[in-house]
Amino acid sequence: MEKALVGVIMGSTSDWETMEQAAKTLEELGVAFESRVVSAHRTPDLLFAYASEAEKRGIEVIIAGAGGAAHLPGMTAAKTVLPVLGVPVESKALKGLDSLLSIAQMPGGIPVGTLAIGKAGAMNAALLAAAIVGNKHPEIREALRKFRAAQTGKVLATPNPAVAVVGAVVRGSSSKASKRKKR
Ligand code: RP5
Repeated sequence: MEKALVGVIMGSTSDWETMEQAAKTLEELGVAFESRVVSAHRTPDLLFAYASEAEKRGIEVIIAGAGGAAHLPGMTAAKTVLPVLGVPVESKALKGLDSLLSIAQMPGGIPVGTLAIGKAGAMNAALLAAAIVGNKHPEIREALRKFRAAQTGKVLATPNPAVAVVGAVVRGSSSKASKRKKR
């Protein structure tokens, strides 16, 4: 098995629905990664061990997702000099604002690169991780270039939003509009 370059960790299995987006994106780019549940609060010793051993195991970037009192990214960053990218998972109580602030508001000296709340943040964490490891691994830099080109191509291929939206929605809204016109 290929050695993981990116470590994807999260505070709970309940974070997987969000963090899966990071895993899928890394897979698509052909970046070797591992995923683990490592909780800052429920398994603090495991967190210390993971963060302090990651570099010598060959991990180059850590993506850490957590929700609520989201201490995992910050505490991971405190125990390694590897780049740590934090993904604020959307919490039920505060819609992820708590997660975002817990991850972003680090004291000077221990940085965490904080992404957007939720799945977009998880996907972007993977893309950013690929950009970082791409400095050293040219095949990953090229995969990222292709990903961007394909994404641009998809947008340019459907310039008319009415054609891009699935039938029912378009028909529903246009029939309402025509009713309004008749009145
Ligand atoms: C955090 O608490 C986790 O990252 C998760 O987002 C949140 C809730 O965890 P569970 O109670 O669902 O395990 O530590």
